[in-house]
Amino acid sequence: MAAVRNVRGARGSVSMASRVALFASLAGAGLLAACGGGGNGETGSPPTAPAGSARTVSGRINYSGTALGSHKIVVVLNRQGDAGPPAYSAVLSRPGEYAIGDVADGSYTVLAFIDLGDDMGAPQADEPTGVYDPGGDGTPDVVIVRDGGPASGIDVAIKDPSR
Ligand SMILES: [Ca+2]
Repeated sequence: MAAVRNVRGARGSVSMASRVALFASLAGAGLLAACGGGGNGETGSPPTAPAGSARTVSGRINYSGTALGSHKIVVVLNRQGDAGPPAYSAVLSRPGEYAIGDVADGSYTVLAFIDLGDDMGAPQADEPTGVYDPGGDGTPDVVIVRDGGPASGIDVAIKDPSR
């Protein structure tokens, strides 16, 4: 189960509500698929898909530092070679699983950061960041969505800036 670990005080109520809404929509999509007789139906793909579904990039955001507080974690998919704004993004209140659905075919790098400025802008130097880099060589690895295939296990470890 995707346990909701922390419910501390009213400050988190708005974000919890949006999380609950997201989970509800995900559950609803799964329920519809189950009721439809199962299988990989070629029709009626939902706009938001559970992890592992077609056109979904998913994984886990890890962060063990202390900077999060009531700030948000922003996960962005940047289309490779595209200097424009992120192609897709998701916002989390806590480290944990994420899933970004309805992703167009393409090659992406994945960045996650803690939005200390609460401005949803590009990450600043003082904001803890991380990229999808399973090899750990410091260069973001490319995530490819092709023929609508899912990309799962796209985990990102957010680290505090080195001092
Ligand atoms: Ca790398």
